[in-house]
Amino acid sequence: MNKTLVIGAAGQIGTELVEELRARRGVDQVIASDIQIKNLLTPCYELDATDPDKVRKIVQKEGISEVYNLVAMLSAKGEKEPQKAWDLNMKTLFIILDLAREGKIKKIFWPSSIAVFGPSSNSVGAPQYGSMEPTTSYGISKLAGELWCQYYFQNYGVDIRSIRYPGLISWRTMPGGGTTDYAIEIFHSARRGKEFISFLGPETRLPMMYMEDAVRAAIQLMEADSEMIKIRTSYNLAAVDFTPAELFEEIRKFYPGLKISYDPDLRQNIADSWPDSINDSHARQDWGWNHQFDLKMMVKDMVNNV
Ligand code: AKB
Repeated sequence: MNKTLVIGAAGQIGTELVEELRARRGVDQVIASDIQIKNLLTPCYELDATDPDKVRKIVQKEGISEVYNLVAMLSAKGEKEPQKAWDLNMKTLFIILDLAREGKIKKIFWPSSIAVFGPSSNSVGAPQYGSMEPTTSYGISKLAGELWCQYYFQNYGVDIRSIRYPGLISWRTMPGGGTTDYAIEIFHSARRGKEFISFLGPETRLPMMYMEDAVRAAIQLMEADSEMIKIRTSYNLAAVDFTPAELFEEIRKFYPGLKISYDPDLRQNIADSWPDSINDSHARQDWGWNHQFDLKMMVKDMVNNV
């Protein structure tokens, strides 16, 4: 009765998280679920995470004690359908929070994002506590979600743990609908020998992280003793920050013929509203977070695997 359920397991984080959790705990202990199961390995379920009865049934049938709830509509896609992004992001969070409130599950991981910051936040080293006025539907849903997480912890004792992820770089699964996606697409252009057209301008600096670090952080936070978790909204988490021009120069060391041009679109406004870098000293102090991948290591690993 101590299994883990990953909801959104076919997505960018879920794919690698399920693999790592299964390697640590055993395949049968980690149940994968997503709206479509074609890319999932068993044990897995097709699950519409907005349907409370279906989520509840799996939790009960499988004896789930902890849930990683990764379902979200990201920033750029969310701006095309803001109400839908809000509905999806909040509904799927409340279903899990309420199951925990009823004592059906013991622990929840729910990712937040640097999208909770906005133009009034500090651009360099945005602090854990400070001005947060997100401008996207995604960011608003993440900030509201963080506060609901804290509310459920304070009022109902729900053990919820969360990280404000920067842009995540990975090669196994493509992201979908994010503002930081350019930093993955450029590797695929390089491999195909195609000029890369960046939808963000050359000097747009954003906080980023390699997926191996992101997965390790989630598991480390979930395994930390409860007393170590001092923040029940969501922890700032940082690794590297770079601009499209800097990433291009690093990739060009492996693909000298790679060409880039810049054609910023609406995603530029979103990126401009986010900080260049964030301060994650609370995560480092409270539960010992330390990133391993810098820009050079990340680019080398991506080039070897894409
Ligand atoms: C996005 O670009 O929307 C995401 C994020 C930073 O949360 N990658």
